[in-house]
Amino acid sequence: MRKEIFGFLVLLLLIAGTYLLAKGEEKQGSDYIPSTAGVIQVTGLVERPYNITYDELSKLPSKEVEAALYCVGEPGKVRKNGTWKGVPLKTVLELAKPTGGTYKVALYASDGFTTDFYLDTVMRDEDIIIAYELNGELITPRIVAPGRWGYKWIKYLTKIELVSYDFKGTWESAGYPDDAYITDQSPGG
Ligand SMILES: Nc1nc2c(c(=O)[nH]1)N[C@H]1C(S)=C(S)[C@@H](COP(=O)(O)O)O[C@H]1N2
Ligand SMILES: [Mo]
Repeated sequence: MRKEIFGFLVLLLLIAGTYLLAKGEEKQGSDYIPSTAGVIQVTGLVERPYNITYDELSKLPSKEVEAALYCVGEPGKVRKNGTWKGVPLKTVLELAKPTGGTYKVALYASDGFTTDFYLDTVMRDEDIIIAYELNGELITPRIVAPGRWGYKWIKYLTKIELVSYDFKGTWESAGYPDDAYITDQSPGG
């Protein structure tokens, strides 16, 4: 008798577990990669350096922006498009209480990729967000920078650093424009 009840409970747990797993995965888009770091370090010229998990990020005040992602390598082709939901990069910086003297915001990813923004750009443009949803599906948090080339849209973010010098990211240091504004043509093209 006891054995049967035990067996029944195990079965119940298995069914419930499978159901919950399936339900959890339902909302995750193909851009959701659970294995990436999961923590963003906010550091540099700040009073209060802190770490924020991807989970905590989704609890901060959010906004939605419409934007299309274009790569400079293939300027005519929309790579990703739609409604991105996330937290303004400005909000994430302000929580760290910048001390002043910051010129640029350096962004680092777990694959070694980097990019950068001028601090005044980030403070002025609240449509630059760390997005965690695209068209209602969870994605691994990434920068969305409307109107700018894809090399600003850093994925797998692990560190945000406020710096006083002219930090240049992977593409920027290779000579691509720092503002990365999308014009009719690709830079130099
Ligand atoms: N971590 C990381 N982020 C990155 C890149 C990268 O190589 N590593 N490439 C950038 C470039 S050049 C482009 S065009 C877009 C492409 O985004 P997608 O892979 O979602 O299409 O990601 C950007 N973010
Ligand atoms: Mo790109």
